[in-house]
Amino acid sequence: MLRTHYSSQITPQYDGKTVTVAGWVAKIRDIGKVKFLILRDKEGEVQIIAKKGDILDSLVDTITSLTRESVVSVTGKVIKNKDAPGGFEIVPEKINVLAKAEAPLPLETDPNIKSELDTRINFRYLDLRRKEVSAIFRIKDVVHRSFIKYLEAEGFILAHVPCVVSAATEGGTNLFPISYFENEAFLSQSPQLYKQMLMASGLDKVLIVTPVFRAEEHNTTRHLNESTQMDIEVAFVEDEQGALKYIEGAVNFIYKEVVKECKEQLKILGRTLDIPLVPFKQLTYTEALDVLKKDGINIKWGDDIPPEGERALCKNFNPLLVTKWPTDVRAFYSMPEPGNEKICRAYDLLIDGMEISSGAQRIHNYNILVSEMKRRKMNPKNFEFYLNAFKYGMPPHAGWSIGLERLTYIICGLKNIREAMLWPRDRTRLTP
Ligand code: AMO
Repeated sequence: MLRTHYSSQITPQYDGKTVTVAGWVAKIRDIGKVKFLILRDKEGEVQIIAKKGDILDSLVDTITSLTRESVVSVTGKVIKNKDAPGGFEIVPEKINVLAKAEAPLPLETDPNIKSELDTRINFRYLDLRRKEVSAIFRIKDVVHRSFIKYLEAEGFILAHVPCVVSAATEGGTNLFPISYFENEAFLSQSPQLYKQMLMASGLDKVLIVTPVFRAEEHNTTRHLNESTQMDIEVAFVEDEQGALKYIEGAVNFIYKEVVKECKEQLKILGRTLDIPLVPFKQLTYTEALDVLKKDGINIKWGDDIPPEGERALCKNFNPLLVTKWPTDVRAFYSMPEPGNEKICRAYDLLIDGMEISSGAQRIHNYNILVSEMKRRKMNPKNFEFYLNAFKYGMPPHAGWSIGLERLTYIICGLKNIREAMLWPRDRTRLTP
């Protein structure tokens, strides 16, 4: 057997027992007659002690010949030692070198040595051997799982929809075209049209987690060209509040789960999380502009709120839901406010100065939807498959989407969203 125990499963009470641990050579310390091999596995580190004379010379030689980050499996006896990390060490009886690592390493795995993000991504598998990096992806995993867990408990069904599509949803300029047999197709920017069509199916509440692709040219610390969206759509809502209650619940639950499940990872990242309490503060777009004005940030009514505005708003209220946006800055499917069509029932969720999610109640009337598309110079013919769903019984509905990497970036307190993606895609990066 290559492994009987992970490092975290062994305690000083194992004194005298034989175990087999396996992992990477994190460090070799040589102090004359004694050699220490620090072995790292998924759970932490364990110290192997090799004293000349106490163990076979061949084992000492094997340890001496090991390069850092080589993969080994070590069988030996656990010895209680209060001076060793974890209160024990292992005296080896057998060392199996499973894969020798080349030296020098292209990326330092020592946590005290900082490397450029670009080099880190080039050698992500080495980068992930550092606990402050793997902590991010363990937290991301809990964010993703708890999103699903919360919504499933609320009666949502997990749905899967295509990523190869024929039409734009969030505006036509940032689509990646692909060749699809004899036709042109695109990589999906959002599962929007499909989740809306599902509202005409009787499923009522769906959730989707999917990669999305946006050919945005700007190179920022908050945008990726491929990211993961966590979406919901819910039918039979009276207004946008029918979907907002789920965003409050989901975000509150995700934070609670991360605090509960990722204590160690949060500690490694030096993060203390404040769990956002329900209900979240809501301001209309117009009220938000007034708050910003008092802070000396003037935004013309009808313009989008820039990142500096989002940061300033969160200094006043965190988290914050900004509702009732000007119709013209939101997507075509957003429901205009009856009687005041300059405003629509769209919203954004801001946390720690960043847009985490956006959504809206949707137009569910076929004729209004077609005329809204025409007003925006969109060709309804390109959306026939979608529009048809509004002809045969489409209930009122609303939904939203949380950017998984955005939320991970905020929860982990990262400097760049690329750190929340294993292999990010940006303007200049297509490999690895
Ligand atoms: P929107 O375009 O606002 O809305 O996207 C929803 C959320 O996805 C995240 N996000 C991104 N994350 C990283 N890089 C990007 N380039 C990027 N673009 C978006 C953000 C954002 O809040 N169909 C609508 C949602 C809906 O109405 O249900 C949509 O896609 O966190």
